Amino acid sequence: MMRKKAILITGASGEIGQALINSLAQTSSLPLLTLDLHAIPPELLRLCTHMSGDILDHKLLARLVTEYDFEMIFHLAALLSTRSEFSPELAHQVNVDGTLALFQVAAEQSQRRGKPVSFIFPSSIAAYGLPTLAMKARDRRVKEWQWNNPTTMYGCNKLYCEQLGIYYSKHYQQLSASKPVMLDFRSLRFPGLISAYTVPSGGTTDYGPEMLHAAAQGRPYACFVREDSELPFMAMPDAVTALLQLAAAPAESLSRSVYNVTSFTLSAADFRDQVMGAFPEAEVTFEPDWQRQGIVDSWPAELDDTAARQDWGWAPAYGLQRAFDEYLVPNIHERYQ
Ligand code: VAH
Repeated sequence: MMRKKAILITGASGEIGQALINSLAQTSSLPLLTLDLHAIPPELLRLCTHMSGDILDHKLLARLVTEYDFEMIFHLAALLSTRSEFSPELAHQVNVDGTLALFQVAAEQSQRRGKPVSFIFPSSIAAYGLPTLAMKARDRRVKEWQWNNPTTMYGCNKLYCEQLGIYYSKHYQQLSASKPVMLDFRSLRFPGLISAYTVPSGGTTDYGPEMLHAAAQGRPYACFVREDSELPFMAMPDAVTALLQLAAAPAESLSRSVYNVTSFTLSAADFRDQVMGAFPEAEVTFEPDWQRQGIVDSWPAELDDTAARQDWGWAPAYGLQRAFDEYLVPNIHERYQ
């Protein structure tokens, strides 16, 4: 029986996944196969074939390989940084063992079809670790190869899976007699992502989107970081654009496998000011959780995304003010009205 060509999206019920399904369904000639432990919103069901399942279920992956010929895999399934600190072993199983299982699937399919499976992997600013606020201020805008010393299980997982992806795309079976066709691994280190339609769970950058969505619902919000905490952020539409642009870039244009992408940097106080501008009645207080604050202080204030701009034309469409004025606030108003 011929295998069905498809694009696989794992973690499809997550924030990036839902945004990606909407966008990819409009542009892809291939059907979308989505996999997540959770159901996806009903309105997305007509855009994909959804399977509720676990990427750790080897029998499930083995069955998928007999039914589908994956042209591309967007592997989004992960436990985010804060949740991973509470369940580090589970985080390692999902974020590393789950990713390794998918690399094997993509490696075997690439060899069998004689053509690389594209493997697109969202990494994170969590892959960085600056030891002090003074160092964060000194090395404000980090390049991909700087400060790769993560202090969270999630950050360790992401950095290791980047290296695994490079292994599977450049060195896999390097001692075998015949050089196999290898998968084509490409990864983005994302800043904090903000969606108008979904609220994150288990992340450390969640204070931004949580503050905004709480204000829109008239709920008071106690921000768990200091007012002066600075991190890079990006509107979700730009995150999807970056994934699709990197996926479509000609291999010969890529000087690296892992790229920084970012849009704007703001402090938690800046975030509060933007929220108050849109929702003047909002009640925002600051009650730092010093453990989570330590994670935020270890992440860079800015990302140097020069390589992405030069290699595949990356440029965010939503800077800070446009993200709030044209994407976040109008859509969030509509969502909670
Ligand atoms: C997290 N939002 O907070 C995710 C992200 C930039 C960090 O990967 O864990």
